[in-house]
Amino acid sequence: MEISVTNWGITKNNENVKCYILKNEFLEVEILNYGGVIRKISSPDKNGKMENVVLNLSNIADYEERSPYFGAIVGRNAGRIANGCITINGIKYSLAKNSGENNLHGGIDNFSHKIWDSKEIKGENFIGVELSLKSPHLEEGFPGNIWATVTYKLIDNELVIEYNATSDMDTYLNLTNHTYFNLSGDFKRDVSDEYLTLACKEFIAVDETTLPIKVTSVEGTPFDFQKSKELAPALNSDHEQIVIVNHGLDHPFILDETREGSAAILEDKVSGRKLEVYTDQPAVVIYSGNYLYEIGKLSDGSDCKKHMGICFETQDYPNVLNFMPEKAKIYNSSKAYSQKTVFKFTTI
Ligand code: G6D
Repeated sequence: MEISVTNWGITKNNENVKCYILKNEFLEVEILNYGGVIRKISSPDKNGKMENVVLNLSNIADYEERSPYFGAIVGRNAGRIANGCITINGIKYSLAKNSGENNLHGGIDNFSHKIWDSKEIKGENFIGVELSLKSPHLEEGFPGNIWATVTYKLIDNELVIEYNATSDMDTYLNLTNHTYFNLSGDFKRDVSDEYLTLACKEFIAVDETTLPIKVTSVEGTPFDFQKSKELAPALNSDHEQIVIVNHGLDHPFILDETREGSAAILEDKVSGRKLEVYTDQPAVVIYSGNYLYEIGKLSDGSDCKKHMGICFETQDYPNVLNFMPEKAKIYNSSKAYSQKTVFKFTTI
């Protein structure tokens, strides 16, 4: 196990961007202190060839100007909040509206675009990076002074992400990581020929603004991934919920509370790579990169294409304060936010 850190660039606000490189016998991972971005995960294919399996860009200017949250920590809230408005203890908070009338991923100046304090961490069986950030009261309209810490730990063939946050007043938090995975290795193919399994009997249908509107059974729909299934038929379906998000997946799925194993599995039969996702969260947004043709060139100079990557945004129920208030959790000085999600890499 070895960890090193390099100066990777300077932001437009003249902040120093550091890149932590974590290596062990299984994986090589790069983490930026900018947005907590997972910039690279190199994993072996069935022949032991190490290739990068996450979409990324070449320099910090690219991340600042055109990244669709590649690898980033998303917060204060993953997903969309209707009408950019939440009410806590009878107080209405108006949030930044950066997706039509809705708040998306915490607003404009959200966690994915900030320089986090960072340091190496090591233990008997891990190396990693600890990132921390202070978000002031009413940042992007959200209540409470927040102290957030995210740790990335490389433990054998697993990248373990732990999120913790405290608040000095009643507030809401819902963090995630927005890495786009592509198991072909070094962007060889889009993900449509990869196979997905989800421990989910229900997904949440969305409206034309991609706001969640209706808990729906996956039975008999392209959203049924209870058994491993190639992505292509779903991505190319004319089902109205596939079409409404620009032909693909961009939906919250409700994870089976009785699941004993992974929340999700992604497999690439050609490379032999397999990704298992484990999480303590009740939901996961699966986003199949339906707009990636808009972002331009990836780090290897190739033009990014639609469906070039797929995200497993593990998180709380979407828009929960407005859409499922009975399931909402409020955080304060006596109730901290926490999440643990694991990305495990093996070969089929
Ligand atoms: C689009 O609707 C999708 C979001 O889910 C995604 O996070 C974003 O692009 C990058 O707005």
